[in-house]
Amino acid sequence: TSTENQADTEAPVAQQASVSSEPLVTDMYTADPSAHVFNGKIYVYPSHDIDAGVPEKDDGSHFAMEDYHVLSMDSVGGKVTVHDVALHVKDVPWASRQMWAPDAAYKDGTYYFYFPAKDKQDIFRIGVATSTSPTGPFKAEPEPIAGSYSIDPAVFKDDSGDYYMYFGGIWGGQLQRWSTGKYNPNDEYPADDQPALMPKVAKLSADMKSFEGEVKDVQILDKNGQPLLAKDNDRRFFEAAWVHKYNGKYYFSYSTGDTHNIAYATGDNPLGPFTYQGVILKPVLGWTNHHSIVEHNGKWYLFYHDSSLSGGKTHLRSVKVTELKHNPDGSIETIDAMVE
Ligand code: FUB
Repeated sequence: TSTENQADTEAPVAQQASVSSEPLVTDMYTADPSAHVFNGKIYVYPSHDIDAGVPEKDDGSHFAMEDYHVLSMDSVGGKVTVHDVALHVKDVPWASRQMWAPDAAYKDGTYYFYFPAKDKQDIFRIGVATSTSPTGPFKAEPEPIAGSYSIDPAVFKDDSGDYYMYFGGIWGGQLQRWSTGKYNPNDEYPADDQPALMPKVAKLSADMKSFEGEVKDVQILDKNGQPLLAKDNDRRFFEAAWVHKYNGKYYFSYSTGDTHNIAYATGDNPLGPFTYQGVILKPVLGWTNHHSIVEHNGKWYLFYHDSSLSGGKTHLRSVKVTELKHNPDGSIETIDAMVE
């Protein structure tokens, strides 16, 4: 009957709206969610946003986070547990401030927590800390990962058992200071008609605490095989790298920063190159857009954040989740979280 048809078409929409509209946590601010499934449960590794009273600046100093808390849930839509402090900046010997977007990985009985922070010279580096529990507390290594720089580490485990770290972010994330491979205190961006700055990838060593081999550029190409250009603000990489694998293809997704999209590119190799495909998530409330993609119980989910709980304060964000759909041709359905 027509009523049944109506129920069939409306039910999934209603479900999606109720999942995506609510922050997962309302008694603290959380952002930059990196979601993983460990032992059948979902663990989310977010930033912990605070209002440190630092004025808003282009270099992102108002994102003055000091610690991390892990979130866990049995399934999407289930009860969310906020765990005790997983790692605090005061317990990281090399770090000074700004504990930005983290990630985590599991190998052989140990959970590895990866996080960017400014060192004592105010240079962003990436650190690693370990625990026997997915929720921490994590013990930080005394030094950042050798050869690491910039922000937003994302660790992907391939079916082969190899782990790769993707990282980098321009502007406040300082990637533009590393074009020679050495730190340059001045910002240097490519000219508009030159290839955009590329995110970085390094294979992790067996110990999960160092890079095996050199750090490489992640090439993001247009449909003609040409690198995206610096002036292509709608499509070029800014920050927030993430990789997932679907039907044998590697999906590299990221934020376009000043144009506020989560975009994606696909390829046949975890090291790239990746070909630009489109937008996964349109701009959300607040300047930043940052996400992760994970499969759980046969469904794919997009974890993301927005600033709705704080009434639009860009550095006070909340983690949310919604379902993500791959189309039969492998493309991803664009999500507009502002429309609920
Ligand atoms: O949370 C601080 C920074 O904002 C992250 O590292 C970026 O990806 C952006 O979300």
